[in-house]
Amino acid sequence: MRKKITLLALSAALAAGTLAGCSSNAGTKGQADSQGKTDNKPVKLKIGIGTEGLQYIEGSPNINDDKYVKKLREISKTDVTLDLIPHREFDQKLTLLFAGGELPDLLQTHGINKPEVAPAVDTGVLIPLNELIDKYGPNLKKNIPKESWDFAAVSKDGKIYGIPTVNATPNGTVMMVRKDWLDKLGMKPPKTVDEYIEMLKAFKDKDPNGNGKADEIPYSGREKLAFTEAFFGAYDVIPADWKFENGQLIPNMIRPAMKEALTAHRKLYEQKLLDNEVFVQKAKDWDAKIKGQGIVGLWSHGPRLADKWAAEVKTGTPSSQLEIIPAPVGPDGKGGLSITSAVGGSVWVIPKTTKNPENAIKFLDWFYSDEAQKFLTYGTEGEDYTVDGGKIKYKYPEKQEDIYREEMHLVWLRMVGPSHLSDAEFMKNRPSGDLVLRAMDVAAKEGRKNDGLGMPALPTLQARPELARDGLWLELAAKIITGKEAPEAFDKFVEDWKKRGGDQVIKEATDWYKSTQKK
Ligand SMILES: [Ca+2]
Repeated sequence: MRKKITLLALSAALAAGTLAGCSSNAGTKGQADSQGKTDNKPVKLKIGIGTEGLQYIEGSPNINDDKYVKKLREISKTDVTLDLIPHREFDQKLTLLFAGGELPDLLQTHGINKPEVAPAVDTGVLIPLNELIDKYGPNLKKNIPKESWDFAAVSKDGKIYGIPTVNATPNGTVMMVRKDWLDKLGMKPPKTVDEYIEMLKAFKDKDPNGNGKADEIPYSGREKLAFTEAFFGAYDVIPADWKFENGQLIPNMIRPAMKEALTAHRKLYEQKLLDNEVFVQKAKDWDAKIKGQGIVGLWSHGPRLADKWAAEVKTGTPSSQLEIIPAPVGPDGKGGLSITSAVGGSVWVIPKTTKNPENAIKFLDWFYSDEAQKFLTYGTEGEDYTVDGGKIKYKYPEKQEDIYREEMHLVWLRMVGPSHLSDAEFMKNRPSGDLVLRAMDVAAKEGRKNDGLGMPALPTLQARPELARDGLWLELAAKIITGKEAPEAFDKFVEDWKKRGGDQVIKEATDWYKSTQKK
């Protein structure tokens, strides 16, 4: 069964033309790999790393010639070579690598329980790291909490296969609103679903951008309903999440409140309060509407990026103001997006083919040093900061290109270790630092619990991917929301879903849930 999945995923990836860049690592494995490496020669480390869709990274002519990468080599005393994995093709590329590509020494994943990584764990492609961490990763061991090591994205059957990043907040999505629009309309931030709808109607009808045209898009999101889940949160049915009720772990996709949530979205769509291009909209078009055109009033994204959003919307509309507001609350008075775990988006794994895995562990352990933290937060002396009387004077970026460049050291090169957000001194003087702190506060106070958090890939879902969120459910959601089917179609969908293997999915999920409760 597993073999079939791999081949399916492989052919999909091949069809998508994602082979490029797979074999660009000739000549990086030198003699330094052997035991007899000379003391002065820095160890070589080849790292497979995603671009995260960051402009600076994706726009770099050669990331290995970048000044920050050179600086990283210098101060970490590790001769790193970075192999970029394009953000949009990340999962396919990993599937290809594990299916027989040349693996790097250290590889970024989004968790060892993800469908593209889980087979590599089961077939022994990845090294268990427990002993290596004990020996060579004292700072990793000390600083990463036990809960994170135990998480299914990191460990399986007591064996650690990944080194995780740690999230500054487990709730990674908040609502962002054009405060200048609210102010102009004399409105207060909404709380309930009805108040949100009232606000969105005013955004649509009352020309808050003041250009005399009804060009406003009150609420926008991305294809597959990505970044468009706040109203699902109001009804406590975040589509990919699970709820333990009546002795079973049930996917939110089929719970009765989902019908209500879909009906609510149908109204939003019909009245054009929800962007009517939401099912097909690419990230860059969504971005352009919010930033360059400045015609979107409400969207959702990461709280840690609130300052970046504020600055980017200002480039299109200098008078704009961004605010972070609590997500709409539903019938139970609660709301918010999915609460994930403290384990961040990156989980670093070491393939069996890596000759000196301890070097990879030592390298990651170095990120917890003061020297590493200073570099990652403040960049390079003379360019990004100066030292005056023993105090760092950091040039906080204001222009968009500088903000993009700052992400290189502040976020992207910080492969593990504490986030800059927890550095109060740094945040205090940062432009819009207060907005980020408010965003983190909102994120900490809301969000929906996912009872399926950390669940490994279920066999039936692996064999029948159409039973997952982006399959039959997304098809149905599109039909109901765009008015092609009545909300009653939901009932038939639930029946179909169960018959096509869903009952087995629920059984497997429930067994897993009960096994975790016994611990
Ligand atoms: Ca207008």
